[in-house]
Parts: sequence; structure tokens; C-alpha cells
Amino acid sequence: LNACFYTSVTTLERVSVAGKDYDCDEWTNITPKILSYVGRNLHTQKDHPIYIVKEVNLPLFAVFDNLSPVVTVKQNFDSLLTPKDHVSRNRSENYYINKNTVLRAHTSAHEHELIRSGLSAFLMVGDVYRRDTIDATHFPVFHQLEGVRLFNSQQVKKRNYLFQLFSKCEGNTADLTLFENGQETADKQMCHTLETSKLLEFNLKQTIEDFTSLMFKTKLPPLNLNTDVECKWVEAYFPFTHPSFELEIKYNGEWIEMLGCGILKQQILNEAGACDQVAWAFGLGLERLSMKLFDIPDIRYMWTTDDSFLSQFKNHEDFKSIQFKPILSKQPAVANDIAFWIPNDYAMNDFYDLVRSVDDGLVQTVTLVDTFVHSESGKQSHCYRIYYRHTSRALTQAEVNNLHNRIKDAAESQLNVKGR
Ligand code: FA5
Ligand code: MG
Repeated sequence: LNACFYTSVTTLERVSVAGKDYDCDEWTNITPKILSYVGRNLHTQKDHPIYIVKEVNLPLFAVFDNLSPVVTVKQNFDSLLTPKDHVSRNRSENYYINKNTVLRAHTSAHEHELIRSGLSAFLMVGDVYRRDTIDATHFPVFHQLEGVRLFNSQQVKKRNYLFQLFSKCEGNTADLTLFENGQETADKQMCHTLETSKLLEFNLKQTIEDFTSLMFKTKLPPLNLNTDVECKWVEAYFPFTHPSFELEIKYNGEWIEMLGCGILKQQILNEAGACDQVAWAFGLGLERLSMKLFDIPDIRYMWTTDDSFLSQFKNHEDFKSIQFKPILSKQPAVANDIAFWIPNDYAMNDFYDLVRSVDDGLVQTVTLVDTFVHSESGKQSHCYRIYYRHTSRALTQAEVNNLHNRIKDAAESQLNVKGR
């Protein structure tokens, strides 16, 4: 539990987050670096690329973009049926303020309260926080767009009717029931009829595909360089949906995950006072969407206050006419390795988070290149390759060496690792 005890914050008895004070305990692992991102709210900053994609709203949906990122463990996990021993709760995955309080790891944390308030179609945008890997498409703070839509039995029946009209299949729509006391299968939950589940899945995927083509379909060729995108559905697992899916999208020649979604577990609706309704939900990564849309090659650009970045998004009548021009001509990354013996309670995210907190914008990617177990002592070692590359200026070997040494020193003094 103490693998990553950041003296700078956690020796404090209390910590102030977004203007409120919280007691620290053995779960506290937020860092000053992460705290410095709380309140930046890129999604409410006019003309920021995250704001621009957020503004492409779906009609019909109520929009919330100012819910506090400080949530309870209950909101972030329990309300979403996350098992008590599920890895997503680990201290190595999240930024805990204390045992009961966490910086939300996803916007799904607010689903329960918004459903309980009686809404039946809503979108939620906010900053979310995760201890995670380091590369061009991951950042410890990012933004999600959550969408939830509830249906009562009348609405499902109407959809079933339309569906049958279009697919020309036979069937008695009047007989459609939402619920049954049945079996869970790959396609449905125990209490849903197969028809209900399939109709919801169809509507969910249709909504997301419509949104995706709204974002990416070329409107004004040849002005617009953002042509249609390649994307595909893959099966997924979330503790709070079944069945679950992910949408992947081709980005720089590779498939990356853009969103997760699924049919909301009925228990969540029941506990939020909507037991006669069914629902789907999705959670989309706005950075990834925006990077794909504008051809932004590195997620770190989102946080620059550099006008040569931000000015490229200003005063555009149509977001589709924006084509990002990298500020720096391609500079090769400088690679530098670091190897150490790790203690038993070590988690890779401890190292990644440490790099994030020491780095001042130079580190692009960190990869584990080698693991090794000493034959006699049984001790394990990890070797990481750190790629140094700034988003907007060339680096000198001296500043790379300086940062690399600071990372080494910090790892030895804070992570209980031994240099090799
Ligand atoms: C979730 O967060 C679920 N709450 C999504 C969901 C909502 C599922 C509702 C079902 C119903 P996931 O951990 O896969 O799922 O993250 C969702 C998206 O956030 C990813 O597809 C990706 O686009 C983005 N994302 C995840 N981690 C990072 C990161 N470190 N940096 C930037 N974007 C990220
Ligand atoms: Mg995922």
C-alpha cells in the first residue's frame, strides 16, 4: 500500500482540492502535479479543441459539464456495481484523496445521481483522472463525454415497430415485453428479453455511428482534409453494462480505443429509482476524438498554453475546416534507459506517475523494454526506455540528461527501488 508515498502531499494531514479540505490517510496518493490540473477545465475553455468537440452535441440530451471531479468511492465504483476486489479500484490505478474520496476515473461516476434525478437522456462532460501508461494517446488527466439514454416500454415498442418496418421482419410488436425472468447470455442480461436488448444495442450503435459521421463526414471537399474514418466495434467488458462494446478507430495506422458502451445493468436503474425503464450508456475519450479530428499527434498538446497551438483553433466557423499544423518540424525522440530492482509491492503505474510528476513536458513515451529475475535472490528488475521529445521545441542533450538523472534519483528515494 505504501509503494508510492509522495512525501510532498501525503505527510500532510489535510489536502485542499478544488477549494475544499480533505483528511489524508494511507490511501492518499494524489500529487501536487495532478492537483495543478484540477480546475483547468479545458472542456469549458472557448476555442480549445476539447471544447470544440464537446460543443458538437446530440439534440434531445440535457448537458452537464460542471460536476465536481471529486467524488466518493461509492459514486466511482459501488454505484456502478464494481466488485470490491476489482483491479480498477486499486490504489495503483487511481488518484485517491483518501480511502473514501477519489478524483473520478470516469464520468460514469455520476450516472446514478443523474438517473435518480429523473432525467431520461443526458450527456455529461468532465475531466477524469487515472494513473496510467505514458505515450502519445494517454495522459493522467483527460476528458470524457458520457451519454445515457433511458427508454420506457412505450418507447421500446415504438422502436421495435420502426425496426420491423425497416428490416421488413415479421413479428407482433404489441407482444413485446421489456423484462423476463430468464438467463443471462452473451447478448442480454437475465431480466431483459432478447428483443429489448437487441433494440437497445441497435439504437446505441446507431446513435454513436451517427455522431461519428457527424464529426468526421466530409462536408466541403476539397476544403476539408478530414475524410471519413475507419472504425470498428469490438466486444468489451464493464462491470456496469451487459452486453458491452468498444469502438476503435484508426489513428496513425493503428487501432485505438475511442469509447466504451453497453446496455446498463438493470440493477443500476432499479437502485436509482427507474425500475420500469431500460437504458444504454457510453463513455467517450474527447482527447482521442479531437486528436483524430484535427490530426493532433500528441495528447500533451492539449495542455499547452502556447498561443501557436491554441490560435489554430480560434474563430473557425466550421470545425471541419481546422487542420492542425504541428508547431515543431519532426524532431527525433531521444531515448534513454533506466533499470532498477523493484520491491514486492511495486506497480508500474508508481513509476509512470513519478515520471509524470518530475517531468516538465519533455517525456513523450515510457515503455518497459526488459524484465529480469535474478536466479539466486529471486529479485526482479525492470528496464524502461524513456523517449524524450518536447511538443514545440528541440531538446538539448544536457537537459535530457538532467531530467533523466532527476527521474532516477526520485525513483530511488520515493519508490524503494535500487538502481542497476
Ligand atoms: C470507461 O471509462 C467507461 N466508464 C466507459 C463506459 C461508459 C462504458 C458507459 C460503458 C458505459 P474506458 O476505461 O475504456 O471506459 O475509457 C473510455 C475512453 O476513455 C477510452 O476509450 C479512451 O478513449 C479514453 N481514455 C482512457 N484512458 C485514457 C488516457 N489515459 N488518456 C486519454 N484517454 C483515455
Ligand atoms: Mg477501455
